[in-house]
Amino acid sequence: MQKYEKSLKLKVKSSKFGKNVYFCSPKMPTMEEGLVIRTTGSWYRVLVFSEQCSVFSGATHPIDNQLNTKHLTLNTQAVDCRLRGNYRLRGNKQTNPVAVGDRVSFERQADGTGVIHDVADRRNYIVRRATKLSKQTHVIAANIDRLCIVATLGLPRTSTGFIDRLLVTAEAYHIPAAIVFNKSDLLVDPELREAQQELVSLYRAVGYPVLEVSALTGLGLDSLRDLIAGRTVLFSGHSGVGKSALLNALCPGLDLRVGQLSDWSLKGRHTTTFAEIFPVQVGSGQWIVDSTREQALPTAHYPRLTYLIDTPGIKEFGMVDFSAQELSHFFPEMRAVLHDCHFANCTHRHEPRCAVLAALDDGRISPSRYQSYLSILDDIETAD
Ligand SMILES: Nc1nc2c(ncn2[C@@H]2O[C@H](COP(=O)(O)OP(=O)(O)OP(=O)(O)O)[C@@H](O)[C@H]2O)c(=O)[nH]1
Ligand SMILES: [Mg+2]
Ligand SMILES: [Zn+2]
Repeated sequence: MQKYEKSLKLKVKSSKFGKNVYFCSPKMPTMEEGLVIRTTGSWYRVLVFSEQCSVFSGATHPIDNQLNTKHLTLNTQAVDCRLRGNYRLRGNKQTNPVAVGDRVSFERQADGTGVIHDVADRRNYIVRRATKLSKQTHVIAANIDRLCIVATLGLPRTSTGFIDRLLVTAEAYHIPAAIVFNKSDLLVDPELREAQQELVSLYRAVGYPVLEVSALTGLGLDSLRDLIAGRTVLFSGHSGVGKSALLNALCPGLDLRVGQLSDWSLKGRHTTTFAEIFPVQVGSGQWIVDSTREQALPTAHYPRLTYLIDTPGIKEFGMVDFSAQELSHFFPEMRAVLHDCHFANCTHRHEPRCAVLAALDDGRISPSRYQSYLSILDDIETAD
């Protein structure tokens, strides 16, 4: 643990002879490393790495290669940890200094619990405000390979504004995003079916992978597996869209709690109450809950573990730390044209010779995406 060694070396005392004497503490704790898979209140469940790894080595991208690289193996031991008392919060506005997906170092206590000493630099993370105007921010998860936005057209209805806010955040943090329309089995109404088709075309045209699936019938699940196998995948969306049901369908052994119809359709009650990571592995065509070390896995099909992150439903997605100037860069279809705007600081609202407005006019940019852009821009300006 580099940081720890550093502090040891710095332990310098003055002796009565006036010379500095270095000494090594005999009580150097043994640090272990692991992945935070669940956070509840002040407890963090940490899945232990069975081999030392380089997440704290200080390299530019210490965790670039994911957990599931050759040097890393996980064992199935999980340790419940607390955060060391004097741990300095990153920034002061984040409600949670440690999120699922964080790699941490911890010291085991006599009672079997652990104390987290340090959190490795994050490769990326998804952060939101509880509401558009709230000051406090919450990191949903860290070190993610893909964001799957789970959306439904009916019960509950996911708006394009909500989808676009999540997409923009993913763009800003360089997290590849996909949209998963769940409950496609319920689209008996031709109007709903058509509405979904329009959204599918719209987002595919922008460049995002879009899937139509059903956790109930299994429709589209193979495509979803192809999209996420071997990665750390965050599932996010409104309460009741079927995030937990989808994870259960992908990997039946998970047995996650899903909402009753009466729970969510009327009251919007949240069934999943905290984010949790589930490492799963691919057996012969079926995904199963991980119970062995990765090295023992068959490498024929998908050689890696897949980390599924189930999260509580969110009502609105309050975005964090965007400037009005950079916003259009996070809409790929705007990014493609905005260098042709006449004014370098064009807000794409009303300026003459605006390339974005021209693209909106001739259909290269969809009205709903442009509407989301304006709405987010308003939020940013209100917050300033
Ligand atoms: N018909 C149909 N129902 C589904 C499908 N997926 C989920 N459901 C139902 O939708 C309801 C909500 O599912 P959950 O998986 O609990 O939803 P969630 O997104 O995890 O909700 P939160 O945990 O509250 O965020 C349950 O009654 C599921 O049975 C689907 O593909 N088709
Ligand atoms: Mg759930
Ligand atoms: Zn413009």
